[in-house]
Amino acid sequence: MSNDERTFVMVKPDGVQRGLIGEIISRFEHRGLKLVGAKAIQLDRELAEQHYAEHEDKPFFDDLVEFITSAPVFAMVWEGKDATHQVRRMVGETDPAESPPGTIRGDYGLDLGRNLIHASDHEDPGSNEREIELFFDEDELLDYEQVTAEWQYE
Ligand code: DGI
Repeated sequence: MSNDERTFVMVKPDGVQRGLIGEIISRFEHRGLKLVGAKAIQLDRELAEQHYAEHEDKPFFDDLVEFITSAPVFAMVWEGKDATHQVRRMVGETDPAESPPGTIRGDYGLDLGRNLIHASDHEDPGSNEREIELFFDEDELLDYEQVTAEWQYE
């Protein structure tokens, strides 16, 4: 398994408004993941609909798009061994009420429609790359050596 898998993560409007960007970044940093891209953005309807295209036919789609475009989000790309799967484990279940303590949604959320964070789905192969491409231009992503790498990977 390579140590340079990249995954897309986004702190949603509720996480930004509640001042949880730093807390969420800290968790991934402490885990040893490497930040290779980050930006605060306000999603427009077109990008939001593209991002959530798989849910187009769901009854909650309009509310979801409305919410995600209602205030700024913080988009990031994190890199590391098995990054997509490991980030999802740290995020927890879709519903914060079902997410165990210790996960981001389990520690900071209570309601399904305010679950704080999006992360690429490891059960949907290629979703990480698709989402990174949707939110970031190639020149917004960094390629650098993390000096701690030899202390994190054998
Ligand atoms: O990848 P996840 O964010 O864990 O979940 P997902 O891709 O299945 O759904 C995307 C978002 O849509 C999710 O974070 C919250 C919202 N959502 C999912 N299922 C429901 C929902 N919202 C409502 N109101 N009802 C749902 O059943």
